[in-house]
Amino acid sequence: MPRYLITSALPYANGPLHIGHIAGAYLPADIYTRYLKLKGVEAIHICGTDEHGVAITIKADKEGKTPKEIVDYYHQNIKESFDGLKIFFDNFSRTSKPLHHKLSQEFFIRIYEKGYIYKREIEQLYCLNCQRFLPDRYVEGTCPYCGNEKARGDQCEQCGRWLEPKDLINPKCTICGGVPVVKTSYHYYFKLKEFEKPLKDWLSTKTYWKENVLNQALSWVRDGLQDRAITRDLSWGVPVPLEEAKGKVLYVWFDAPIGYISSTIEWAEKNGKPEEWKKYWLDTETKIIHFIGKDNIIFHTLIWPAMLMAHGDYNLPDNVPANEFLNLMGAKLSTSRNWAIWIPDLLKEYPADYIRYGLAHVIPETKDSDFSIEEFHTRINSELVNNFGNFVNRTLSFIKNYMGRVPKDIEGFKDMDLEIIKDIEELPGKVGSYLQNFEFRKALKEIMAFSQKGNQYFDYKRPWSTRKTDYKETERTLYLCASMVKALSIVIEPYLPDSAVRIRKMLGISDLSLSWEDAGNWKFSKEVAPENVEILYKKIENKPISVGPELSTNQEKKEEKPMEYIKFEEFKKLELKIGEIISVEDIPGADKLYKLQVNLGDKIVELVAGLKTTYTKEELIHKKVPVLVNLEPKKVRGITSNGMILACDLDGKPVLLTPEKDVPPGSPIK
Ligand code: B3M
Ligand code: ZN
Repeated sequence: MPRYLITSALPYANGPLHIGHIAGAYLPADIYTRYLKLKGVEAIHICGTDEHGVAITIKADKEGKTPKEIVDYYHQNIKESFDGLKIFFDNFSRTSKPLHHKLSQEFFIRIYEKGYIYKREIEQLYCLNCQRFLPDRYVEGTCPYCGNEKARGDQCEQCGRWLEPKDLINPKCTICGGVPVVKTSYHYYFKLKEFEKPLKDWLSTKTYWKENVLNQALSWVRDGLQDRAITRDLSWGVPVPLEEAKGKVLYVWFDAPIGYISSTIEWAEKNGKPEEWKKYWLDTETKIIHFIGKDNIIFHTLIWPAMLMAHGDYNLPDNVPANEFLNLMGAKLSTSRNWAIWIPDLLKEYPADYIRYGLAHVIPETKDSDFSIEEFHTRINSELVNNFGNFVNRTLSFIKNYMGRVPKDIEGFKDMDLEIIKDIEELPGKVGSYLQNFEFRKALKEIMAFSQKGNQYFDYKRPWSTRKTDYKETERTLYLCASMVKALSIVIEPYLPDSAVRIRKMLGISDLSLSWEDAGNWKFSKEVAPENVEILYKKIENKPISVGPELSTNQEKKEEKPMEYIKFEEFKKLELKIGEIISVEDIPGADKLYKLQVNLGDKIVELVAGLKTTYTKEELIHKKVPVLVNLEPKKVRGITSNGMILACDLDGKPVLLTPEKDVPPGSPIK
């Protein structure tokens, strides 16, 4: 039996986790590792936060914080989400740790000395306005390959290609929107091109990979690989370990995957066995499995393996079971468009196992999948509560109430009993072979079908009535039901670890460390008596799940106020009209206010509006905007304001609303 090192993509410490992250990498990796451990395989799950790169510095700029403050905050935030979801890592590290910096620098030096890194003068994009070079996400433009207009300087999210900022058509600085100029600088390049042939040969042995992953990797190699800059002009990151390269840092995608190794080393040290990591990275008996989302395929199937080949000591990945994307109710998850469900929010509402169950069903294994709130509720209520929980509870309650313990010395199994025995015996093998193959959804369906079968068996055997007529028959039925419950508690463990423990406790199995194969053994070898049988799952109300903006480090989410309703009669009292702004003047001494003349169709009114922080006078002239006309006149800075312009509030700044078609001033708003 080989040994396994399982890794999950190191999440950037620049924001909280959302459901897409969990379904795309961490949950499948956790299920897989838990399964292997139950099988008795030597396996560890390694991860940590990715704390370098412009994903972090941009966030820090945006929030007026230092990169260190950002990564400290989100490392903790992300870790709490994983803990809350019971996603277990044998080690969860950080790439800002000294151990990681040192290892990354050694890695760099090693391949530099082997001649795989060279220095080259290059033309780079520079923003005159911001007075800085624009690496990676500091620049956006059109992808030369697929035409995506929002491609970033290092990668196009649409086609997944690795780009150089200079490849972009119509590049723009993402900070100020300005058009960058070209300036010369120098950088260190990794000779990726030299690995074209070795990568091709290596990939040709990976016939067992997921089709989408293998095909993507192969098609990129076929297109031809180019040497790439692996350093950046930034002050945040792992310093390039060369005297001559002061002020430069390693590109985040160079150091991040090395984080898999440094986190394993840290794990070994923490366990007091500092040499133990070598079994995983140096002994070729170990299989390394990288769980990632599809946007990281290129880095894990080409660049990282090429880096490892260049280095020469470490094992290459055995498999990269990348997932596709999870959508939310039909639309792509997007942080900038506030379209996401954040794990900290979900954890406030539901137990970990509910969330894990809902997400396990939509792991985007072979194609993009969709999470719908309604489907989540239905799944919990009709599958987890009505099927699985119901079978466990009715079995255990029956035994506890009428029998006291699982009956002993049972014989005389017949008809459907025999079918059930066969089902139990086959269960761990069937579920296991799906899991081994990364088919997490099929494995879960198999488990749920088994529990459904348990319910059918219970109904068919009618123990509540045979109890009075044929007690032996009742004993046979409940013996097998108990055996099914035990089997379920084992095979469900990778998916619902809390439930697994609860069920076994309720069943009265004191030895909680059953192995995977025990699920197929339908006989009880010891006396078993259910205790403290409690309802496993409760129905959940069909209430909305908050979908929304990412929490920033600065603001705690506002407590939701109960809705204050108004009557339609009250609403009707508001007189709203479209007005055209026809004159704009400053008000002496007021830096946020303008004095406006607004044409309301039948009259022109004067009003004071706080639009100066967002709009110039020129921008306001001839704008058509909604006006609340019958607001009591009020004196502001000595001027009588006759009405109020309605605008959208974006972080305290007004953004105007304009009619979507041209309408005359004075048009009523109803
Ligand atoms: N932090 C990208 C991401 O979170 C990156 C993964 C690193 S894995 C070595 O999508
Ligand atoms: Zn593209």
